Amino acid sequence: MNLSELQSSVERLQQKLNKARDLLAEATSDPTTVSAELERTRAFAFDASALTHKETVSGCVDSLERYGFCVIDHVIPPDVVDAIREEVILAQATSSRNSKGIVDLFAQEGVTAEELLNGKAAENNVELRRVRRLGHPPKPPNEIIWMPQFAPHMANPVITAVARRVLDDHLRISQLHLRFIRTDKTFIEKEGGDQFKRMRGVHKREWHTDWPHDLSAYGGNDPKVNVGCIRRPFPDVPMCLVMIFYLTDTDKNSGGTWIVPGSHKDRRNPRGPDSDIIVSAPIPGNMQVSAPAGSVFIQDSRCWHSTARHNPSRRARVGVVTRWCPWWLSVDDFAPGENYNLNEVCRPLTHEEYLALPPNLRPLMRHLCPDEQDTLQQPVLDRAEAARLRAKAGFLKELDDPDNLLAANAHIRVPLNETQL
Ligand SMILES: O=C(O)CCC(=O)C(=O)O
Ligand SMILES: [Fe+2]
Repeated sequence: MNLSELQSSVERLQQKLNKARDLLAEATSDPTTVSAELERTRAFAFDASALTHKETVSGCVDSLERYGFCVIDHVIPPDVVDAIREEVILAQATSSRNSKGIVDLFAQEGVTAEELLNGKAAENNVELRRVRRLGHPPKPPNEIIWMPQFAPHMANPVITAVARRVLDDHLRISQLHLRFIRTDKTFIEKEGGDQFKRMRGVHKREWHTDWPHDLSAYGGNDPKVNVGCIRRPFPDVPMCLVMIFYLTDTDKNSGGTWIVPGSHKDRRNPRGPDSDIIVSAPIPGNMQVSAPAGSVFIQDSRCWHSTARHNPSRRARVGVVTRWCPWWLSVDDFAPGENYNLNEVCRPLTHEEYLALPPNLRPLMRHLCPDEQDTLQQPVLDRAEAARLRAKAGFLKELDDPDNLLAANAHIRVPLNETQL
């Protein structure tokens, strides 16, 4: 080949390369293709039983930053998951019965919360607990008390390490509740075919972001029920990790959570009055999470997601939903409820119940027990101590080396853009 032939060959190949690059860019910018690929490869999932602790934690942290969610497979070992699922199913029945009992007791004329707490609830086989905040009405107990086999898995070291990396060193579990997705068959049997057509279907969604980024804040304009929501545009700071422990195999045919990858960084919101999004319709690029029973789906509360409104499998999707926050987030300060307080925010524990928790879970739930002082935990204290000593050293310099004080910070430059001036 002579020189000019080589030259034109390079140009031809260059054109071909450019075309391929364009096609690749088009394919990867189409959210539908990207999500389909993500759904297929499960690049968001990390197997706790196969990877090292470090690999799982860093994989999860990256995935949470990039996609807004991740999954840790096999947190609960396969040989115990069936027993734990049965325990959770029983706990759900107990909890519903108890909530109904609370409503019935409060419906009695003249009854007061104090009377109920001082024995009347117990006499009626109803569990009711004092909350930490003085003057706020009592609540049902935290559902963890009915799940002693599940409890040790909640504070699995991989999970707590991910949460500490993303949120802060001192964590609090601010909510725990059980969430079942009935099968389509059960739904039809209970509610009828017409209701099924209205309420359920593979194309139906209920998009939202979660507390403290839940725009309608549980209660809309009702001050008794509104639990608060961060003002938009949301700061780019993860403030809550929602962790759903799937206790049944979960995929697109069995109640996998719907998600829009990357939406945690989007300024719009499915419930935003200015966002032009219909909460009940599919969104391009939406996908369903899949995971084997015993896995944990972890999601930044800012991520747009929806519970599945269809479950064609023959089995209910059984899940335990938990919400994890850093120590600095104000939990349970609002929403006193009406007479009784049935929301799931910070459901309390008695001292005995708190002390019966597995030791690794206690620090995460200590704030739920009014008899415990929820002081800051060691890593937060350690960094404060380091700051205190550093400041002290600065004041000692003032005394010990006054001649060099004037220039001691000369190397510090705080950049200021033109636009900031
Ligand atoms: O159950 C699910 O898959 C999602 C639940 C959910 O969105 C929630 O509890 O906030
Ligand atoms: Fe949610």
